Amino acid sequence: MTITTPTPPLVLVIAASDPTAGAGIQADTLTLASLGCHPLSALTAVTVQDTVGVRSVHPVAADVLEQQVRTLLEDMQVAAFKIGVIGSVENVVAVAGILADHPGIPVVFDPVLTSGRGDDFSGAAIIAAMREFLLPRTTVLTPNAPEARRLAEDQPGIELGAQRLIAMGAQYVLITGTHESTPEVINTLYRSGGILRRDRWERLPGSYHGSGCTLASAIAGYLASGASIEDAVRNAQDYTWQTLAKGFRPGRGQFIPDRFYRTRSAGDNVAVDQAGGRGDGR
Ligand code: PXL
Repeated sequence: MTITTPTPPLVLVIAASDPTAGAGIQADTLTLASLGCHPLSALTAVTVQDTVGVRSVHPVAADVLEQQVRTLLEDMQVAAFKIGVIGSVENVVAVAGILADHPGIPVVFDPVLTSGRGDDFSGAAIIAAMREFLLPRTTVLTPNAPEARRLAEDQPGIELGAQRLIAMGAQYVLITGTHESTPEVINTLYRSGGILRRDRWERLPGSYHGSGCTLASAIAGYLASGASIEDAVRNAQDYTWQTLAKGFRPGRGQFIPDRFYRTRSAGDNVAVDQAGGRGDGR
């Protein structure tokens, strides 16, 4: 008799490459692997970037994206989808068509409109396509506050904006407060008609690349492992905060989260770089 090791929960990431592995599909893969999931991935776009900024974005052709995803889904049973940068209107439509063929699988959608450093990822046409085609199939939407306002058709009030995104079809909306000027970071999870939970986090100094990708993929990972929405959101925030607190600065730009902080030994802390620590990472 052959003994087979059980398959870890499979999470399919549909996102763009960030060669620094600070953000993008690489960040999602690291996060999911560190949480005990097996990350599958379909590439939406190639970016050229370092830890300082994005130089260019090159979307993958929609039919190539579609073939990547459908080929995986014909072979394996995925427990959750995580969607990041999509790259083109055609890619949004292709992904939405596939999701429609696989109802019942939770979708965590991080609607990345710009990078943390302000580089543009999604023009007006992509945003309109996200609203029309992807929000109706989104289980948990994870915008930061500026993204939430823009996606909600420039609704300045965050609570009204969240309800508008829910009216557009997202089941839950987690709005992160990293870009707000509050002393603590306040993240709020909305459902239809109100707030499901609100969490406050000590604001860490410095500027991080890939915190949103880490949070969204961690939510997908916890959901894939059987957690409720509330627990997945709570655990994912806690995990993400720890990865940021242990973040490191591999180049001349931003800090990146350490998704494998739990596997480093205590004396092996890389959080403070040679040049004198965090705070100048923008
Ligand atoms: O952090 C959002 C993000 C997502 N995906 C890719 C990125 C970035 C930010 O730069 O490059 C590929």
